[in-house]
Amino acid sequence: MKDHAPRTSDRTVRLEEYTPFPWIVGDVSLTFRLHPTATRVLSRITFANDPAAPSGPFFLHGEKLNLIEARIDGVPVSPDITAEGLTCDVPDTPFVFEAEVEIDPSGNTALDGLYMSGGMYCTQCEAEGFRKITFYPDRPDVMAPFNVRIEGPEDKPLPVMLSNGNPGAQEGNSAEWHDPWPKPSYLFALVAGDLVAKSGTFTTASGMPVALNVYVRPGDEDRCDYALDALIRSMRWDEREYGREYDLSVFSIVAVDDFNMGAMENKGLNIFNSKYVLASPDTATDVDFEMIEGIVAHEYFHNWTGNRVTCRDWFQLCLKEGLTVFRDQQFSGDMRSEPVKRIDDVLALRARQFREDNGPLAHPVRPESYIEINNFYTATVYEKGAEVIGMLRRLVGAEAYRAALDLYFERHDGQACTIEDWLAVFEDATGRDLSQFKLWYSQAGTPRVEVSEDWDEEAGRLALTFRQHTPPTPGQPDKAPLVIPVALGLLDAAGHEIMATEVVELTEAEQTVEIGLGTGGADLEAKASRVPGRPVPSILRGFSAPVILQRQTSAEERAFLLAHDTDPFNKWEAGRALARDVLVRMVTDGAEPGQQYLSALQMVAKDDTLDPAFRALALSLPSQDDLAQAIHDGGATPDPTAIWAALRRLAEEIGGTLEPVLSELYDEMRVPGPYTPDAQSAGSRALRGAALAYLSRVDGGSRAAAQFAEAGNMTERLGALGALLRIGKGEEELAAFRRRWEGDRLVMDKWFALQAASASPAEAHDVAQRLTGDPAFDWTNPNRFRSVIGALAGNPAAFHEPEGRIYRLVTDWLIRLDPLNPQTAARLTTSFETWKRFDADRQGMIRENLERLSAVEGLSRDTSEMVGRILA
Ligand code: 0A1
Ligand code: ZN
Repeated sequence: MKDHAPRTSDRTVRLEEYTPFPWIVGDVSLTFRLHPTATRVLSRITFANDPAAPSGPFFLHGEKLNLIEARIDGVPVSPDITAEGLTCDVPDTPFVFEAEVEIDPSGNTALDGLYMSGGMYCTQCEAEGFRKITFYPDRPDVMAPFNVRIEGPEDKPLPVMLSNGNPGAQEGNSAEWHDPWPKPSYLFALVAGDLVAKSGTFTTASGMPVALNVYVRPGDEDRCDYALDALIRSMRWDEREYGREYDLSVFSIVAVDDFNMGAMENKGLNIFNSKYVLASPDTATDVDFEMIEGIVAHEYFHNWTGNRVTCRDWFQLCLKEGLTVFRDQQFSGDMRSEPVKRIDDVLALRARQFREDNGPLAHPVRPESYIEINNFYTATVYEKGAEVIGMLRRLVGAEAYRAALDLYFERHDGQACTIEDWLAVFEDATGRDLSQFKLWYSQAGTPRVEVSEDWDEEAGRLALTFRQHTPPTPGQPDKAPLVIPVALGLLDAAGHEIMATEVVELTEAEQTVEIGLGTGGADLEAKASRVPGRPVPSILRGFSAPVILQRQTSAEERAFLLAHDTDPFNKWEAGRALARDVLVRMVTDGAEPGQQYLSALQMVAKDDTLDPAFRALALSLPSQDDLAQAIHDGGATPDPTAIWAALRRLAEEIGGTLEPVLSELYDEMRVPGPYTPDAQSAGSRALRGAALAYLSRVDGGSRAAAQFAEAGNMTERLGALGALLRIGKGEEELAAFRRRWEGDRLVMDKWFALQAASASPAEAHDVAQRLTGDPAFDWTNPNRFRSVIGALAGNPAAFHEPEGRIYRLVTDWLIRLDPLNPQTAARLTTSFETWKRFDADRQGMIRENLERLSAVEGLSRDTSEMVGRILA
């Protein structure tokens, strides 16, 4: 067999090899003389030996820098320079290092370091971009205050020039910024360009005024209100829930069109992908508004969890990301419906993280080695990292959690920390031993928890036996039992709750929990007054742990829980499992949907005691990818085309059978008056949209066409267009949409993505050809690339079309993108991560394409690492 080990494996970085930087950086002064192709960066950095650190050579990171001059204590020096940085002899006593380098922002297509986007200068330094700006110990454990001076190009003054911290002298064509808070270089930011601000103010709980700005390109001013409002709500929330106040006189958000990720938490100067800032009712959907709220909060919350307390090294990334995701999820749950938010988060976790954990890219929440750190900004680090914190909070309780966090901030403010520091705070605040819990950080893979029940009618006792095991993952063949908090409740045969939620802690490979019905002597007690008969347990309420629960349950019991469970998550989960079982049987045995599922669905749809947003979720079907995973777990080979067809068939059946109820809902859920993005209106629109999608399967698209023509907001317009495309209609509407929104980048991304995401297996090739050949397919823009190539690869029906043409097309585009933008190319290779699930033909075609990608001359370290791991 061919060796697919990544070619650059000599650069593997290992957690166990951590050593501190031998010097302390006192402070940093930077001057930027901006020029599109020849920006000069002058640095002045003070260094003093760190007596606590082992000594070592003086090495500063630096990549693609043209060194003009370097000086130590004012005396010119000639350092040794490699592709990675410089070394030079330095005095034993404190010294000043100065350098002048030249860089080319407009040639920086990787969007890492200082680059240009639509004429504007901006930076992205996480994780290792600062070394492309100047020579520096570019590692998160080196923290220092920064002074920055920005000088605009002489021929073209720039109205706005920003950096981190508080503003200093701003005169003529220059601006100075001073950031007093010691920070690592990955939090450095600079923005300069023709920008306008939507401004506001915030007064902290201690009375400090803060100027807030959302900077955008002229013309976009009227799309910033929601982001600004979300920022203010986030600031208030962090004060109330975590006691965290803001710490500078200015806080700015800048929207940038060319950005590899969602957003970045640079100190006092967050930089966002414009997709997560700009929103108006006419151009953004409810989901966009919700994302903006969550991401604005996420970046703001990093000010404490990430910036004031940062990571010692990149292996500790989950220290800031898991915690900040957990915090933004709490915030969104508070702003909106908590149960609906939880279901959404679990859907995302299963779609991205479980998928990752079950394939060749599985890695622990705290990885132990990497080749390219940018490849580890993953669902496991972020979303599973957040789940681990949620479990911890559940185990210690809300009050102890808050006490532990208070201690964390008090003890570690201004420090670069580790997961050990984090857990020690919980141990010290609660007296708990977390050594077994810590395995969640080092053991990859999604645990399976199998539950069996034994009901003793005579004794009135229910015994639940839990068996946990975690399948092997790359490099980890054997797994140990984890601490798994399982929230459970009990209903009697009439559907009354007889035991409210209790948390049991699994710690062993096998464990039995006894629930007595008023008999005493059991682990847990349920109410004795109940309708006789076997009670029904509701297990893993609120999705209390990121595990796969395996339980032999009848369709009747699922329908019972869907009807009666008092835990909204498990109520939804029961319906979802019912749908999944129906679909799996349709795909594997050619079964018919069956009345039971349809009646259960109808009952939920009609139940107006339930939140419309919840009902919309209950009406949604499992994704193609979920079903492929479920079929694979059941020991069969998933056929993506058959899955797609079964989903279509079930949707038609639902549309037909539930037509009267859906049609009523469609009318009833119309939201009158002008559009507002609040959760309640969005929930009604979501339910109405779900009804429309099903109805369109049986009404020939008449309602969708009418809705498209009348829609007064993007949510309804795009919902209608999607419904039409999925039934093979909507050609005229697509053209009209394009005519109306041609000049709007973000809206045109939706136009591309919707077509790519809804293409059927038969259409996929033509759609892909048409979209990639479209003159508006500006593939160098990451959002546009993702909206076409990412959406095609994320549409399993299209991606896996039987002839393998989309595998080839996606690979061709990755090969094209890689030399320009390795980060985004590498990220998209994850489209192939599930390849081992499929039939031999598809596996063969995928392998061929991955090998072709892997063999590309000069392939980036990013993509090479990913392909190597996927093929391994
Ligand atoms: N820290 C940011 C995400 C981010 C990570 C890496 C980036 O470039 C490689 C950019 C942004 C966050 O969590 O929001
Ligand atoms: Zn983050």
